[in-house]
Amino acid sequence: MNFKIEKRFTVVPAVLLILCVGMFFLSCKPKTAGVKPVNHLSVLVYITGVTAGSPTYELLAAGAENFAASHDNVTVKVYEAGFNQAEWEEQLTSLVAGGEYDLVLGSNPSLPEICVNVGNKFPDQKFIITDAEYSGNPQISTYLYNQYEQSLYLGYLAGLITTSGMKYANGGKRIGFIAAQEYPLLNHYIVPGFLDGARLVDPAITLDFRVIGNWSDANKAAELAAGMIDAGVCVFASIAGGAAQGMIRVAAERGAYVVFHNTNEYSLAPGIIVGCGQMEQKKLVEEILTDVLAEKVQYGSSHTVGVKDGYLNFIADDPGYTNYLPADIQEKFNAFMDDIRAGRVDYAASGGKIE
Ligand code: RBF
Repeated sequence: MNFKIEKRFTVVPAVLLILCVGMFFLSCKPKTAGVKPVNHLSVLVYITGVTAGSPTYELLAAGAENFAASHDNVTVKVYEAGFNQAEWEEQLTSLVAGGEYDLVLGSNPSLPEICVNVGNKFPDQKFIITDAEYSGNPQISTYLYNQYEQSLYLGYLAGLITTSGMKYANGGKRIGFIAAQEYPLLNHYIVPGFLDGARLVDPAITLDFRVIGNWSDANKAAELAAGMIDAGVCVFASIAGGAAQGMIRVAAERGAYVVFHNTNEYSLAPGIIVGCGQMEQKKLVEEILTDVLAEKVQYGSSHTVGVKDGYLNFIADDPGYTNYLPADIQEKFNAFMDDIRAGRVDYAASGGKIE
């Protein structure tokens, strides 16, 4: 009995003490307002252009937003920087100046250099950039897609088509590539991969390569595509963001084929877009953010991902592919994809290896 009374007398002051300490800390809250709750992650998705129409950006934003939707402790802000590349560094600087974001997430080969400059001003800011390569900076981690590989298999398909008896194949063995702008990853890997792939089918195939000059002018892309068809092109590829729509329109009007990088676009022009690659950017982004939350990211490092580890692929189970390509082409192409996945295609000899 006595024992019980004594215990009650010791418990009450202890509870009062805890309440007082709690109130003291609560009263301090305004002073600690800048401190983030433990295990909270605030991400700025920095879109170097405009999201709509650019597969790599759409997948980046979707991956981050999906992740935030399934994690209460993660917030994501998507910011579209627009097409004026000269403004990107200044925009990013002012966005991170307040220290609001734990992480800047972007996807563009030109972003690491910009992040180095911005990071110099804000040494606590972290950056993770996909579709880019940079190592040795303790604030930056990058993930490069081996786009030579994707271009190689799309080029192989273009080669099979241009040498085939398909309706719009003209016997000229000429394939086309329309780029929005030139940059090292494009010039050294994406375009050479496309031609190398086609030449694995027939070494006599030639490439018509033309540049729009921006990522938005679909009319200019249409004009270029029309000129290329006049010059004998019957299969196109492009890296042109939203401007690619102009090329697809002309291919449909004039009768030519398109193979498409990075996303499933078959339904845009059935029978015209007959092959689509897949970049698993959404999956990669969700994996990256999982690692960030677990504090497993090694800043300063760069990674390369590709077909063998499942980050680049080809969509072969869509009616846009199965219904429109002759069975013998599908058979040859599927066998080639199996060879690529199994590492049986040795393309390093053609100079396309990303070191
Ligand atoms: N790709 C797009 O799809 N849309 C764009 O607006 C876009 N802008 C780019 C700007 C620069 C300066 C560079 C270097 C690349 C850009 N890319 C864009 C290409 C993109 O990051 C990627 O390389 C390709 O999508 C192929 O993976």
